[in-house]
Amino acid sequence: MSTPATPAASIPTFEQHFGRAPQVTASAPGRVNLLGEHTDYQGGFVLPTAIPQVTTVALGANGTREHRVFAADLNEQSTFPVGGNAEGGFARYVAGTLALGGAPDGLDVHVTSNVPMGAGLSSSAALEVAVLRGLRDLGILDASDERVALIAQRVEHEFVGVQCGIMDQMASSVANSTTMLLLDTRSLERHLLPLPAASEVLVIDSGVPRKLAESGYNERRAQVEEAARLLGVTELRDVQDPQSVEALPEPLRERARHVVSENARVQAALAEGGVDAARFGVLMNASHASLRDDYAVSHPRVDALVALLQAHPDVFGARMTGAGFGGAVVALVRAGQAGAVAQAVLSQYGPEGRQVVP
Ligand code: NG1
Ligand code: MG
Repeated sequence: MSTPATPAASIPTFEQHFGRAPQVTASAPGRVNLLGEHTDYQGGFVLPTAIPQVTTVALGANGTREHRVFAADLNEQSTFPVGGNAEGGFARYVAGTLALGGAPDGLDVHVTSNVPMGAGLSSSAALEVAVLRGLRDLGILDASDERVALIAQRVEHEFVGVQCGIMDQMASSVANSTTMLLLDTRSLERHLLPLPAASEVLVIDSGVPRKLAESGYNERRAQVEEAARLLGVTELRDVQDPQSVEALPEPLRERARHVVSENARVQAALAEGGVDAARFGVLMNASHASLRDDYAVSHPRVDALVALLQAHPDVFGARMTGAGFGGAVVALVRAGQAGAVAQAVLSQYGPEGRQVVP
């Protein structure tokens, strides 16, 4: 089972690094998306759940016009002016969050996280939401959980340069790990639903770094916006006849086909009342094939890991999760079998794989 790579004692605390106690601490979880991938920027329905791993921040005013952000796990500090951006890397997320969260004066920020980075598990949303919760606890920000998510999304758009949807930030802000969040990414209407009966969620990191994730993401987004324009709809969620996408030129046809079929898969998963694990698993498998073949955002190693999972008798279904181009895979497995499934699959996959959840 997963144990922290570094004992907590070796990571400097806020007190040790900044020489005084913080004013507040706050946390937010990462998320894994079960179904509804690459639809949250086309008004689609998504089904993420929070993972147990969290990002924790400690904050305290420093009496200057600069923010100082200390990434304790990396032992790295970044300093930047109040309201400004930071020089690349992880500090941009904090800089953007402090700026859009309205921090008026310099803050010292201490960050620790056990959300795997760059695995499609929303380490960035967890960081943004944790900092916004900290600003809320300091009395600097007065915002609902929904507005916290919307501010966090603006950080990605305006400070990081990823034109992402709202799934990750909403999941980090309102989901929990014992239910799945059904989110309408257009209206933000949401319901916490029970996970499929007699099953559990297994997440394995493929160990493939998500190299093309940012550029590939913005390119896909532009392609499906163009597809929606050609089809005369505001967003692909509004496509009434799935056959209409077949008239589009390639690759817009394949990209739109994924978004439209993926949205239908979420609705199929929830049809007929209760959420059945076997039916949910079949839809997860179909989602993976669609992301691999039509959306072209998978990776050969991720495909290999998904195939090993899908072949295991205690697995209902498995797919890549998050933006893709590497990163984690999610499987729905028979209750109580996640550890055994992970062990069997990882021994065939190779040493770079790692069980992340449970
Ligand atoms: P990940 O893979 O967690 O970065 C990205 C987007 C989401 C969503 C998924 C694909 C960011 C911050 N988030 O998630 O909004 O579009 O891809 O479903 O880029
Ligand atoms: Mg991210």
